[in-house]
Amino acid sequence: MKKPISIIGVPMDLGQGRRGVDMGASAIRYASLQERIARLGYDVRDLGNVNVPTPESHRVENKKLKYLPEVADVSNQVARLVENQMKEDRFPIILGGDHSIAIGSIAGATQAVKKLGVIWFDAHGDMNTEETTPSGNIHGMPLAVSLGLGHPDLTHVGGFAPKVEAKNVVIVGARDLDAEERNLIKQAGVSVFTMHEIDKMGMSAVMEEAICIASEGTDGVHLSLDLDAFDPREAPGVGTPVLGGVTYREGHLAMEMLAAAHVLTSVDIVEVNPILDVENRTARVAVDMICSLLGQTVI
Ligand code: B3U
Ligand code: MN
Ligand code: MN
Repeated sequence: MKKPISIIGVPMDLGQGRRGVDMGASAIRYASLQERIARLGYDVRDLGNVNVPTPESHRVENKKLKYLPEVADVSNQVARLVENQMKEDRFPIILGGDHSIAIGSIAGATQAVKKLGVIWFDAHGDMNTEETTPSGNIHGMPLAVSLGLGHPDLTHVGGFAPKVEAKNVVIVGARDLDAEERNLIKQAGVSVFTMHEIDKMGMSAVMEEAICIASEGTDGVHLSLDLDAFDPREAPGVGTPVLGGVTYREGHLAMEMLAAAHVLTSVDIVEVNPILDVENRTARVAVDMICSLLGQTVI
């Protein structure tokens, strides 16, 4: 049975320094997300956008946690929405915005699914804290936050921490980790498949293991899809592109394997920045990946 789908937009750019990523949700909608999903035979509803303040109307109070109160407030809103949709047995697709929105999506998802695993598709680890961050940008912290590491206003979104256990968390596509972030990943015990492992083992073997890690002993899996996991030649519209990324073909295979595993219960799509993009290519990649994830096949 195909679960009905709810699209939720979070036009957030407070978690990083480049304007334009707040328009990511619009760019993905412009790339016909809803129509493409409907064509696959799903009941799909777009709930519109969560209210997100603009950076120009707020001041940075803490340089190590930029826009902390605003990000925490939006995260609580996102968490409530996601939890409600999932409790109505709907599958939420949350459109960013920068990756800080995953704090709210994961908080909401864990309230609906007792024990959640996470697959973090990203060039980065997003495992920084106030102590380790080189930038003060909260989009470099959401995975740490979900594991209970970081400022309590972020770790306790939804009223409890941690949201997930490291043994059910896996990063895929990493190739740009900060030195201290690397230590934190190792200490926490999060599994990582870097581009090295993808090249060496192949995406198929990597995803087989990643799916096992995220689904073993859990009741659902959240996929957090950062478009900078892809190679910038194929997905140029991201704020922090890193060469040597996942190809379009590898991405499709990964999504198809996730579809076949029937483990996903929620997904977010983040870091699409149409201002930095070429003819909305990155949003179109995002929509193609979502369709594969939802079971679109060639024949
Ligand atoms: N690790 C760096 C850079 C970064 C993280 N996520 C993105 N960029 N997209 C940081 O600022 O935490
Ligand atoms: Mn990220
Ligand atoms: Mn990233």
